[in-house]
Amino acid sequence: MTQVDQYQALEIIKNAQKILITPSDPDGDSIGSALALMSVLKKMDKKVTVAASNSVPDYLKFLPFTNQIKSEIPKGKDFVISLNTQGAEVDHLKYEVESGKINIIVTPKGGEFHGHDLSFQKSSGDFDLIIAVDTGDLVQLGKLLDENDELFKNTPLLNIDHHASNGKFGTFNYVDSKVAATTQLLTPMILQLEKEHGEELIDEDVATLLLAGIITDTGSFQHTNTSPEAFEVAADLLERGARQQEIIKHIFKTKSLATLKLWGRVLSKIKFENQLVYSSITQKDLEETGALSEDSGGIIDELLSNAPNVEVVLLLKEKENGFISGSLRAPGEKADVAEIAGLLGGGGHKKAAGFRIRNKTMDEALQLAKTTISDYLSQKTSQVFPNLVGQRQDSLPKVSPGGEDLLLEDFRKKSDSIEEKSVKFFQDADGQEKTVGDVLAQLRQD
Ligand SMILES: [Mn+2]
Repeated sequence: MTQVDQYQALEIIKNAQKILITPSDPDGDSIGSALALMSVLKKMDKKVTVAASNSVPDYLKFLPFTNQIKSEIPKGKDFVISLNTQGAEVDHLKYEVESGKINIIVTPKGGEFHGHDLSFQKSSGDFDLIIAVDTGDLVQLGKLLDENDELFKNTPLLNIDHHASNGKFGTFNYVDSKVAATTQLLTPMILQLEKEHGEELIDEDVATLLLAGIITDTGSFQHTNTSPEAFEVAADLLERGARQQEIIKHIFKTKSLATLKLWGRVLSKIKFENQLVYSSITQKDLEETGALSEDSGGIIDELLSNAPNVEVVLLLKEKENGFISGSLRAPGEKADVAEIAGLLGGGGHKKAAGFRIRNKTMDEALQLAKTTISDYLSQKTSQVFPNLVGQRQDSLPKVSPGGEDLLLEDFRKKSDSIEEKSVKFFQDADGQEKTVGDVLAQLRQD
């Protein structure tokens, strides 16, 4: 609803005493944001609770204070007895304590009360502010929201986030999609609080939590969302004693044995054919390595997409429900995998897309996908280059909800370099000497 700036957000926080902080999916940015804020506000003598539906994944348990995250929102202690007064008006009310019980005596003015006029409940939590951090959509809060809808309905909510798709679901929204991480938004806020408070608020633990968010969401400063501001904030946090090596080690360099075994299987099955790299994961692979489907997360981006001279990367996964899901990436310049996924009944973006195939064996699904991709690629190669350049400019992906934002933000920022590369491509094919400026001017005229 209301968009607020950093200072208004700070005012709202300063005025609250009993604060509930809810991180979304437990990743380094949401957990880092929630726990950094918790630690800082506790230093300011506020009562703070952090609660999340999902438990903290093992690889993030090195972060300070993760054991303080509650899996449920503590209910208020008050026991509320409600009497429906639609049928009779209350004249007066008294209570008597009698051998271990309390009798509440309600005398009506006229009419009478019945048993079915009575109901009981625990009071809905005792908070004067909820802060949702790194949450694009309230639905991400899962059962926490379902089980406490009264609390969420009746308590002001401050939404601090950086997802471009943020639904602005808060009473107040401090949302900035230009920053790389929610902790990048929080750091200057906390520095300002520190100035006003007069005592140190960012200690080594808080600095570590804040830096964990930036490192997670920038892929350790590799994604193009790594702006000069992100570096500046990170430098400040390092100066405050953030434990960068510890973060990198746990978030990027630690894989479970089961994950490594699964990666090994996928590597041993890799095939390379005509600018296409592919591999697959069957249910048997998961069973025999003890890995979970989630453990296959980084495979396509960290492993397969690094192969040189590849236009399309394909990973097929056999799902429990009999589906075969396919993930596609386009590490090169030529292919638009959203188009390929479209031919297979799926969709997505130019650089990353997916599809699902039903009622086929892995071999059949692979045959279908391979034929579709090689037909697509041979067609693409025969096209005229200027068209390609034009398409590339028009088909920048739109923002979609959820975790893909990062990729898209990334990609939008890459569009300039893509344009440049396309122009160079075009120029080479043309065989004429032109400057990039000439070609750009010409393209813009068309
Ligand atoms: Mn984030």
